[in-house]
Amino acid sequence: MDTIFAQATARGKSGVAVVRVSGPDAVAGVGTLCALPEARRAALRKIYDGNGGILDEGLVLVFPEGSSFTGEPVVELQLHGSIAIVQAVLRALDRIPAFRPADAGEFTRRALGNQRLDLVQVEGLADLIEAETEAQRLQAQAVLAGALSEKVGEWRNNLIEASALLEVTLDFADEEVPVDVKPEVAARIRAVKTSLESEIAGFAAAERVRDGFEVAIMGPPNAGKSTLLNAIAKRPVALTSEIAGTTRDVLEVRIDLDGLPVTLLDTAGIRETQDVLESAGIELARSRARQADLRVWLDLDGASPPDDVDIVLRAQDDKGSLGGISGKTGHGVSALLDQIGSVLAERVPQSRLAIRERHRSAMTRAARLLQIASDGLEHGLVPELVAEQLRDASSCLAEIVGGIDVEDLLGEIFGRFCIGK
Ligand SMILES: Nc1nc2c(ncn2[C@@H]2O[C@H](COP(=O)(O)OP(=O)(O)OP(=O)(O)O)[C@@H](O)[C@H]2O)c(=O)[nH]1
Ligand SMILES: [Mg+2]
Repeated sequence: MDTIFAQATARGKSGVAVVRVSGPDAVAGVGTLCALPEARRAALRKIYDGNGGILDEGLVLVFPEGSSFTGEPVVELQLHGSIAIVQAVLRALDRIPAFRPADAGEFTRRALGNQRLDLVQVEGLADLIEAETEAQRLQAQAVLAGALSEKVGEWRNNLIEASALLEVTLDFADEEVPVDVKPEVAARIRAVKTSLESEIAGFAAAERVRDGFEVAIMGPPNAGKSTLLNAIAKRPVALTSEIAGTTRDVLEVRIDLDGLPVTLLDTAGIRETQDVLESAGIELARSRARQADLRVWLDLDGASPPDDVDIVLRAQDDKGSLGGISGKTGHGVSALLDQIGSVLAERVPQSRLAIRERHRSAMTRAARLLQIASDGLEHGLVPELVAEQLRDASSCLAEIVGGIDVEDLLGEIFGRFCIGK
């Protein structure tokens, strides 16, 4: 196994930059560049280039095998965050035999290989690094801490026990079975199925917390949609003018709304028009708004809004009459944001452990098998077949944490990691 190294902190100038080295030769190799402190004790050390020149002075930490992020021996160098120092240290590491630069996500991949994390925790970690808002942080942290892994363990235990109960029936097939196990088996299947269904139901919202909600600003031309977007963004994102039909493309602004990631969409004003480009813009506006999580309509002329809009506000309400909004003066803008925030917050369920499509898919397959099993149980299907459905359902759930058949998933998951993680 190679010993790998990479900068673990972001590229560029910073107060401190961390370079991480992991692998069987980490201690011996880095030991040729600096005097190593005892394990898990930080010490200030001069770091040499291997030819007698000093590269930097920084904190050095050694984590022994089994007590590091990757599970391998790890050495971390906390250097001055200068691009030149980091580059020089990386070059010195590259000259050490058996050392090579790490691929994207390779440290985490080794942590997975050494069972320091399971597959869902790897996904939680990826989300945590990406997290920009409070809701994203909380969701990712729950998954990284093992909440989903525990839940999967609970479901599988229940199913394994249920199929064991059925197998007891098989063993006693010729004799009189001491107790009827069916009610107990049925209750366990029901409990797991209900719990799976609630996770599946929460998936759409959990996915939104991860990827962000979309809120479309719609309305007739000149209502002040782009002016409102600029007011919320606090910068000139969209062109505005008194010419009706200014906006053609859909413009996006990402904001943090009470911890929820929200992308606001400014769209083309909706009206009948002969202009080919404008009508293409209107078509785009309609289709993006349809897919959005929430639609806000700015009303200018009292014309009735499309049926599916969620919030209707009187536009250009500079005088501040009840319920109106003005991007120009800012009147009503924070009330609108509060309203959007509370509508979206209601859609975020308490339990949201299924954060990826592959989790939802495995849970859906398992729930379907449990439905077949419970129908079978009720209609007198032979216990062997019911037990088989339960085992299959349990294998579907095992895929989530990476028990089986996940090799092809790994490339996809790790491809999205950054180098140094
Ligand atoms: N008095 C007043 N004028 C506004 C307000 N909002 C926008 N306007 C003006 O109305 C005109 C149209 O504003 P835009 O923001 O471009 O309107 P829009 O809805 O994006 O228009 P389209 O992109 O053409 O659909 C501009 O001249 C703005 O300065 C407002 O709240 N009060
Ligand atoms: Mg506009």
